[in-house]
Amino acid sequence: MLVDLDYFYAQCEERRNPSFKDKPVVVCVYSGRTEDSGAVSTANYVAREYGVKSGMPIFLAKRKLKEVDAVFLPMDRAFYEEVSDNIMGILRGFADSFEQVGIDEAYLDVTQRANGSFEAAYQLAQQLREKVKARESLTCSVGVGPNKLVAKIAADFEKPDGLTLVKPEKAESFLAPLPVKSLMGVGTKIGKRMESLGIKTIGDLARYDVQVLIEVLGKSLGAYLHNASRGIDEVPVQERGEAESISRISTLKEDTRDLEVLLEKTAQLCEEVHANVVERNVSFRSVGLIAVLTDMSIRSRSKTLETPSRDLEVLKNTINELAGRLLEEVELEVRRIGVKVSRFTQQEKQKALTEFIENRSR
Ligand code: DCP
Ligand code: CA
Ligand code: CA
Repeated sequence: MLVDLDYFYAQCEERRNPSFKDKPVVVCVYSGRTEDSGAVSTANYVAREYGVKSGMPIFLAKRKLKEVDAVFLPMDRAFYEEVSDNIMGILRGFADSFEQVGIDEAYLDVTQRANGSFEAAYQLAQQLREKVKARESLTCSVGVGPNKLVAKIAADFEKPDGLTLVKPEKAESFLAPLPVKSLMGVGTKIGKRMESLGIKTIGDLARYDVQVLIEVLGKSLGAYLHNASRGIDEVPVQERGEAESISRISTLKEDTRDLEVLLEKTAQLCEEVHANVVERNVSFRSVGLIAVLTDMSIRSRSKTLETPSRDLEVLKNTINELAGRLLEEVELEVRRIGVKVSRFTQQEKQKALTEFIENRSR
């Protein structure tokens, strides 16, 4: 199944301030240039009725909501991440394997615990929705299907607060009437190209000659879309973010064994690594110190934290400890020094807004 939280940032704001509930709520990314410059991040469904959408300029949203008592708020990403982390924790408990995608979305493979039964999976989805509602007072939309592709489209089918089950034998007929743009990988450009071939719906695509499709779109995309249009998708639900690291290394002004000099450098490197950790929204369980000595040999020391962290102080303290140990254990001077964090326990979440808008396939 695919679980997607409804009008996520705006719903977080409604939860924090229940008096917003019946008003249009617009969450904005202010660029700071002029008072209203910037873009709409998202809006609740009341605001959407007035035509307000993600990515729209703020001044345009204000114009559309001129006559009503609407709420415009700046984005508070840290708060939404906290809510997201709590909810993802709940969702994880419902899955055999779990894959978070973005801040408000996750795939859950429930094949085993549902014993392969779509009815049982549907019941699980219902329980999951109730639990998220009871614990975190938020609604979500869930799609249950034979694979990720179908589950994702099913989740979008009835929004907000929806639950849609598409059994394998119904996948193709479920997809057929939907616009090709509902498929991942079909953006404006490819959408236009398909339209020129007379392909408007997924059903049109399914009927289209696969050889011609491959000629026009290339082998991999053509074949992928041909399969997708028939609801075929074999990509497994997979945890992400493990087996990765973030590191910074730097050459010292001169070779040294002076702990204070080393720590001054590592403090700076820690800050850079930490900024990257925050940006990528991961927590690390392992902290490493790397030193290149005067003879160009490389030494490293690492430590596993008891609990995952994303805290700058924890990072600095651990590095200080490792640096002290390293100096005791080697005799040569240090030429280059580096800081590394790894064993991430959270997924890479949504990218920065701008990047997100550009890459958004839907
Ligand atoms: N987001 C953003 N800019 C965009 C699109 C989305 O900042 N152009 C942010 C705000 C959203 C969150 O990402 O709350 C999740 O995006 P969704 O596409 O899932 O949209 P919503 O959750 O807001 O609405 P929906 O109810 O349609 O899922
Ligand atoms: Ca959402
Ligand atoms: Ca989403």
